[in-house]
Amino acid sequence: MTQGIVIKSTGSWYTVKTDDGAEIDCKVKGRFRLQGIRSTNPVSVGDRVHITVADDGAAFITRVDDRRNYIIRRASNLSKESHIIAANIDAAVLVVTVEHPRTNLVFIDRFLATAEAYNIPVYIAINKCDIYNEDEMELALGIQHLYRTIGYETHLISAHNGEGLDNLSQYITGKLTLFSGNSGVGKSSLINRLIPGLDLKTAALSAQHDTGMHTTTYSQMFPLPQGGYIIDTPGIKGFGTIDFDPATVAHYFPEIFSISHNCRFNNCTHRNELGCAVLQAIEEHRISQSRYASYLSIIDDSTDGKYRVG
Ligand SMILES: Nc1nc2c(ncn2[C@@H]2O[C@H](COP(=O)(O)OP(=O)(O)OP(=O)(O)O)[C@@H](O)[C@H]2O)c(=O)[nH]1
Ligand SMILES: [Mg+2]
Ligand SMILES: [Zn+2]
Repeated sequence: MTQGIVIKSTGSWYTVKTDDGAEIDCKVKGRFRLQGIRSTNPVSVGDRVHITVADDGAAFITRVDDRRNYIIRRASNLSKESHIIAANIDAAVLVVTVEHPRTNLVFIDRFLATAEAYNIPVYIAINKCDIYNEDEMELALGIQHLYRTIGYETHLISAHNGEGLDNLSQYITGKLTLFSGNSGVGKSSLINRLIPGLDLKTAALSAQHDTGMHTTTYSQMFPLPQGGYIIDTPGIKGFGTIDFDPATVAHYFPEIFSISHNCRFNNCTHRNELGCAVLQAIEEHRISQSRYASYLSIIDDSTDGKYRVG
């Protein structure tokens, strides 16, 4: 029996880098459940696994070790199944764009809340700042201000002209970092800059819809020249949340959570209760409307089971 780490996932095949350095393409035997999670992909990049190789050379993943953490989202519309984006990571870079394509704030907040559930640090990279007009740049700076105020590392960057890449490169040194975001925001372009010679496939946006073309179709881990690893992933459209208990969603919005200690009732859901400190903070612009709307959208997801495009 051999052990290793999953470095590539196509959905049906997984490449495992074994502890002695070999790379073996494996399948998963049967359809097994892990830790009670119903998932469309029982194994994800970053997983530590056990494999067995049959006499005919066919290799199978037979066991997945407990995960230290993972980023998970709802697999699709109305689905009760989840999709694990990556496991056992040290950090995530959420690549967003103000325009071309436009990243939705609800999408950002749902990703952040999901990462908060495991205390995974998120670096928000606002990419393509080389092409923004004055209004778009103002919006980008507004988003940077909002998330910095909450405590997230947030930076304006450009995969094209290199702005901000030194800072990003330092941040990911020595870590296993997931790169995630909508299709077309420039994840693969960034990784190409951070790992010279890699030459991942990238593609222009759809001229008609100004959205990405889903160019990257599988998740893969790459070593960084200065130490550490990056995981490139396929762009995702919506981020349906899953497995949130409505009563604890506020725990994953740091600025809402810290103010909630002043609510009159300690089971306050911050929707319409008397003496709610969160609602008052929103009125006084100490908590942003957009963050609060995202908070509510996760509660709705958890209670009615619907998937939102956010
Ligand atoms: N102007 C500008 N264009 C960029 C920048 N980064 C990426 N692009 C362009 O945006 C398009 C999409 O880039 P990709 O790297 O393929 O995007 P992706 O996030 O990997 O997309 P998926 O693989 O579909 O998820 C390409 O035409 C890139 O050249 C940037 O900083 N500035
Ligand atoms: Mg890509
Ligand atoms: Zn409250």
